[in-house]
Amino acid sequence: MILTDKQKSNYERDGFLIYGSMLSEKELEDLSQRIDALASGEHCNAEKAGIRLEGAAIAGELRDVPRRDKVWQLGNPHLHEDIILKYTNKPEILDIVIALLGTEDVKLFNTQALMKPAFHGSIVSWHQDSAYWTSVSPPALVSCWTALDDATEENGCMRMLPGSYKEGLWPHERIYDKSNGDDFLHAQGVDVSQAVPIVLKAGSCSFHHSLTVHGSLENKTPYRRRGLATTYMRADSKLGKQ
Ligand SMILES: O=C(O)CCC(=O)C(=O)O
Repeated sequence: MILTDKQKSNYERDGFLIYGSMLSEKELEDLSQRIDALASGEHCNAEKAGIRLEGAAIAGELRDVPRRDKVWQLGNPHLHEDIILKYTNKPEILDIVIALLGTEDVKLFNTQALMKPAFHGSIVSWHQDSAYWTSVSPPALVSCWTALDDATEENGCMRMLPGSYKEGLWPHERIYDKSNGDDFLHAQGVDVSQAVPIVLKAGSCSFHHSLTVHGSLENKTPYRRRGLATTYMRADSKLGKQ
């Protein structure tokens, strides 16, 4: 599965590409089930997984909500579940990543599952991934974001600013989130009227450049919006303090 010239030129113009179907129903079910097991605590490696809770859960506002639906993010779930690790090596994804990075010599950088639970899934602030990953040079990684549920405008699909990756690293404000004690970054000067919603069916995926400004709104609907992001870099990327 290699990109068409049109898909490649759209990615070069926008810094993202809404690709389409990537998973069979069975693969989607298996992946979703394992991610849920890590979030709910039923997975044998659940206690090792890097879990960040929804701010409202930390503030004690979600007392009657099951653990699974209190989780905001699972960091690097591929380290704890082989089905996720296998997915990061899916040949169809790697072919596209190789085409977008312009080299066959690529490496996995990280993975994350964004759970965006029904009713209280919170926002992901406008940011460039490379603003978080300043230790990686060049700042030109590619993420594949796979929808585990339908991602709609209503339930907080990602939104991207076309062409924003061409402007290098944008200024970001570092904001302390008192609900969970974490810092997050917020890109400055975003014209939200230019944002494109990345609407995806469950089992479909999009690709984005690590300098593309993006974010997502909250989920107040009764429908979950889980996504799995797998991120790749050129194998000759430099890692370390810049
Ligand atoms: O899932 C989301 O809403 C945001 C994910 C994201 O920022 C990313 O994959 O880079």
